[in-house]
Amino acid sequence: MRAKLDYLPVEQSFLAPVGADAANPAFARAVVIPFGLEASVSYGSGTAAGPTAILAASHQVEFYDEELECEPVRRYGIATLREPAIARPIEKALAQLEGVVEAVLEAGKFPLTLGGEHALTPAPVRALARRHKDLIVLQLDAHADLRDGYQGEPFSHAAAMRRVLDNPDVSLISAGIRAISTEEMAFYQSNRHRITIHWAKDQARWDIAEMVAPLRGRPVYLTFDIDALDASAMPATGTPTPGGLTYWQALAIVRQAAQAGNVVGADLVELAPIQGLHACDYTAAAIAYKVLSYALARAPNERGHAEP
Ligand SMILES: [Mn+2]
Repeated sequence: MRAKLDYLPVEQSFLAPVGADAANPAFARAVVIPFGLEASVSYGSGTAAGPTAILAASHQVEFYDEELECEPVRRYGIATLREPAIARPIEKALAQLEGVVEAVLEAGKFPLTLGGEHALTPAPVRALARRHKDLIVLQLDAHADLRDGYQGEPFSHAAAMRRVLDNPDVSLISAGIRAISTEEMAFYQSNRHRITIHWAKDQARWDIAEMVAPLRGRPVYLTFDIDALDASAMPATGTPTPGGLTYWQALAIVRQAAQAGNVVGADLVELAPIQGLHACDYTAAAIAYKVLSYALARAPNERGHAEP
């Protein structure tokens, strides 16, 4: 089921690069898909408002990226879809999102879904796994999300990666994990050939080059659960968890992953905006822009010049 792509006008789009061609769907290589799924939240709520908050905050983000030494959005372009009315129950919402992602891929563009709950991730992964046999999912998250369902819902956010692994050829690399159940540990132990976890407790000893080595030359789907960040940096999420990543630490993983592998799609999920806490919305918007730029604009090389 392929959807028709309904784009927002430039002034409402991600970053709102008014006066440039950068948000023109004919030019843009990236498509932002707002999808505020909120159906299985188990603790704090509010993810339905995530995409709207990220789009609004993105209008405060500088186009210029001091790390990439350019205005990346002008190189690759970002068009933004209008958020659809989200179907219920979750399985129908997933079919709906899969249709949208399918249409974005069909148009030859890069899909970045803004959640919404982590429960949405199996939809874009299904669409990409059909195209890429050896897809690796890179998950930044506090929670393993490997339960085989939660509170009676097989498609719960707490089961997101378990449902991703229903695709038999997909494997998973997770970083930042610091909340996992006994049931999930057992599943992890019996699926070590498909799952690698880099625990948050070990972060002082992480070697990111080693972490991303299995991605070399492979198609990669990045799923960035905003609660991978430490709860002090990101309280605006359903299940904030201490002991997490810093902003730059998380971005270093994404940057090196994009250099090693070929990032073919991504999502940023679980922002649950808190009134007055603009920093969290802005952090999510800044991360979304970084993810696109690492995936679609080349970093400066050793000589300090950006490659085309
Ligand atoms: Mn998650």
